[in-house]
Amino acid sequence: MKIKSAKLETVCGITSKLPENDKVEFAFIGRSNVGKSSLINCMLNRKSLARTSSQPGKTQTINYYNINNDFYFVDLPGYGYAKISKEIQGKWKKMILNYFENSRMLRVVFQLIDIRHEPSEKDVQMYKTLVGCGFYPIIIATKSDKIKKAQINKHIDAITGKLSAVDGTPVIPFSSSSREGRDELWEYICEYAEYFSEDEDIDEQ
Ligand SMILES: Nc1nc2c(ncn2[C@@H]2O[C@H](COP(=O)(O)OP(=O)(O)O)[C@@H](O)[C@H]2O)c(=O)[nH]1
Ligand SMILES: [Mg+2]
Repeated sequence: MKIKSAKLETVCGITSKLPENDKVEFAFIGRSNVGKSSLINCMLNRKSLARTSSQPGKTQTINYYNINNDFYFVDLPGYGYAKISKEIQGKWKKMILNYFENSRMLRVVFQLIDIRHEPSEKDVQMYKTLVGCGFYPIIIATKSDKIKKAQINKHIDAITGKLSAVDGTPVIPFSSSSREGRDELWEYICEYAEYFSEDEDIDEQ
């Protein structure tokens, strides 16, 4: 995948209306600190397009990155950061749910789970919410450089087991440090981008 352009085009806060995009959207969701911003930067070969932070809970907006004018990466607020008040967490949850239910162009959701840990209850809830909204999330098992190669399959089984993932759900081990999984993830995205863009062209005729 040649990245000709990548820019942050729209930032949506709690009260903003969702943009009326006409290109397909790929969303990334996961608990805060799971490595979402690092993954977006790694995918786009950029150091700091998406802001990374060792302080969790920073991304509080829905950020739309326009890629090559072909499709969008949508970075969603990280969930499950305990230091943020229940009230604010509730508002984010509503904002995310509104996005899943009402975005006309969202086609695929990638849910990020830290490969080292069993998914939390919040991860399981989020997975169920996504399935309830009609998505079949693709799982990205992040920070794969943190475990030994020989342990990867065992950790993937633990993740799919705990999530009760739909049979055949892809799980992609990924590392922003070693770039493991980057090519595989691009393959999925390119395939879906092509598939769903054709779909749109038919709609327009
Ligand atoms: N070892 C390792 N650390 C990572 C990786 N991805 C992210 N991190 C670190 O995890 C922390 C959180 O990353 P960030 O991308 O900001 O997470 P976000 O909150 O999900 O957007 C930062 O300190 C990153 O340097 C990875 O693939 N491997
Ligand atoms: Mg982030």
